[in-house]
Amino acid sequence: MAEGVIQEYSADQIQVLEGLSAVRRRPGMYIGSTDVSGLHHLIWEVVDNAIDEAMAGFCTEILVVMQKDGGISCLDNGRGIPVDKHKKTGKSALETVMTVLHAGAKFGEGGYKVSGGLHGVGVSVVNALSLKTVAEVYRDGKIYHQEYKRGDAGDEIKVTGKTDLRGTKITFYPDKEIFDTVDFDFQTILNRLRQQAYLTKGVQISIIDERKEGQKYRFYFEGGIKSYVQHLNHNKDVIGGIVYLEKDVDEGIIEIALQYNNSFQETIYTFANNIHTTEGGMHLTGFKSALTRTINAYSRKADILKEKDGNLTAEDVREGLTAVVSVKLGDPQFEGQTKAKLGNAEMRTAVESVFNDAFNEFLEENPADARAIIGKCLLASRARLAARAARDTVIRKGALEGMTLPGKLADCSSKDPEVSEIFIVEGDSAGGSAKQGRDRETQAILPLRGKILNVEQARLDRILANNEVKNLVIALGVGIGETFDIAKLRYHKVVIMTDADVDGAHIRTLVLTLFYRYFKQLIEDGYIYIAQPPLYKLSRGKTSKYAYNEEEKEKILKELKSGDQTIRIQRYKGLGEMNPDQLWDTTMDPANRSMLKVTIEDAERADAVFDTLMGSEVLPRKKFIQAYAKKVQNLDI
Ligand code: 0RA
Repeated sequence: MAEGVIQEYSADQIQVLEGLSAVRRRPGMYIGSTDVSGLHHLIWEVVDNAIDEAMAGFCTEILVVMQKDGGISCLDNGRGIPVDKHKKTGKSALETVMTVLHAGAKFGEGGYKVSGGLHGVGVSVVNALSLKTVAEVYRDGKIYHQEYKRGDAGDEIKVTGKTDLRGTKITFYPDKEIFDTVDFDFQTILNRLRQQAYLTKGVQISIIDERKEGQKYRFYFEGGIKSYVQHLNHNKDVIGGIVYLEKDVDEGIIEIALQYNNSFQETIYTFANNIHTTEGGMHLTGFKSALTRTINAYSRKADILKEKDGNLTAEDVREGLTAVVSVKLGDPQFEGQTKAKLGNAEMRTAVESVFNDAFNEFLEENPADARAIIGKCLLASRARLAARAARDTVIRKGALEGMTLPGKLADCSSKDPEVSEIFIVEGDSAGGSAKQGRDRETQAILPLRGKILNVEQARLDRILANNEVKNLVIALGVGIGETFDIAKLRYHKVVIMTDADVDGAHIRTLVLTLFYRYFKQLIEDGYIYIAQPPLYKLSRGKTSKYAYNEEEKEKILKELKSGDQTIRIQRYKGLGEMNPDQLWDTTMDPANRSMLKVTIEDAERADAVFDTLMGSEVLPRKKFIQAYAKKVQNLDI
């Protein structure tokens, strides 16, 4: 396995033949990046090896220490990496694992049936990217010790003492030449270790941060992913008990836990060999189809769904669902953009059939839980039908009544969308100023009442049935859902004009979220804007100037101070405080105004914010609004 052997190789073989210098040349190929996320990859790789040993049934405790000197150590009580000489390389097994790329756990008889490690790159990659690595193996009553510098072994393995322990300890110091930062984040590591502890039941995983007064956490979950679901649902009103199954089949090991709650959210975490498959894959597909099928079949059999009723849809049965699906298999295929999607097709059918049987059994044996769960699904179904009806009404109104425009809309006289603008204005008083101040030829004004957001636990589909929102949709002219047609947009500038306060932020978030979820193309095509009203008016004698931010205010103050008349500073709290002329001059006049064009990223953020604002939990919402209110001044969405 020397470097630089000239011969023809397949891609796989070349990888094996590469030396660790290749890793140092192109670290990104092995750990994704050299930023803080790549840095943490080193820990994941080392811990994954210990977890493999645990999954194989030989290790019960893992301890990670963030040392004061910048090193990270991972100690396990597994069998200990073998230290005997490897026949082919003439090196010890330990040195081979540490210094040969991809030697990994596949060597020897103790190789694993199932193994984690996202890229399976092996601990040699960690070694290559570390200034120094120390490996200690506790076996046969002895402590074996070997050190490496940037991947190279210095001396042979030495016996440095006696011990009663069994296990392996790897300590590494990431190389500052490679990484942008070598500052590990305790919280990131903690979260990952907690997740791994959930996924590997019965293993105790501890972490000590010696850098900060020895913060210490220990995770041990007897229930595995069952405990995980319990954790995800804490603080929620749960519906029924936890459904749990673990099954060893030909395709691998399948473990599923789920429980419903009375929220509208769907939370499904999937894992393959302990790797979080954020893009889903075959196991997720199998799970979802079994879920829908089993619930429908049971509901019919138990006569909860009548003959005349339609089936519950896949969305209906996932509303308020919290689930963890974890599979372990011999040869996982990771696909997708971020290699986080399980591609093994056999896992789809395996999960589907195993979960079908187990979930059906749960429903049969727990009829009260079954009724509660199905009740929740029926509620979701009804809400969906109502939302569709509301949407249809909006569409029909537009279509049948020949675009009957809302009475509140002060439309512009131009019918040319290219030059037409609509200002969505919060509140009737600001709406009044805007109507008087506007250019009637090209500018339309639609006032929205500020409190439309106070729909209790508003779901967007319910908001859609709201009159104010209906008005907006009709005014835009594009229709909604299947009838959406961007060509019918009546204004090529849709301007959200709200106050720089919490209510303004609310309404802006709502409108942006509405656009994001139902009219994405309006944002993608660049039709949506946010008006920028000034924050201050500074006057001296007859001159007055407007400032749109603090910096500008200071600048103008300096300019005006050259004379000795008093300067008046007026802070605008709302659009309503400006008279029509001022509103025109500062915010609406195309020759003077500045507006922010909304990007998809802005809208995505608003969408996330929307969930916080609308969620049933009061505290996070309150906290959020308090934190957010400060930023609103900068129109920072
Ligand atoms: C394969 C074989 C054996 C031990 C291990 C792997 C092993 C690797 C790591 C990595 C971190 N901790 C580990 N613990 C064990 C030994 C098989 C035997 O002794 O029979």
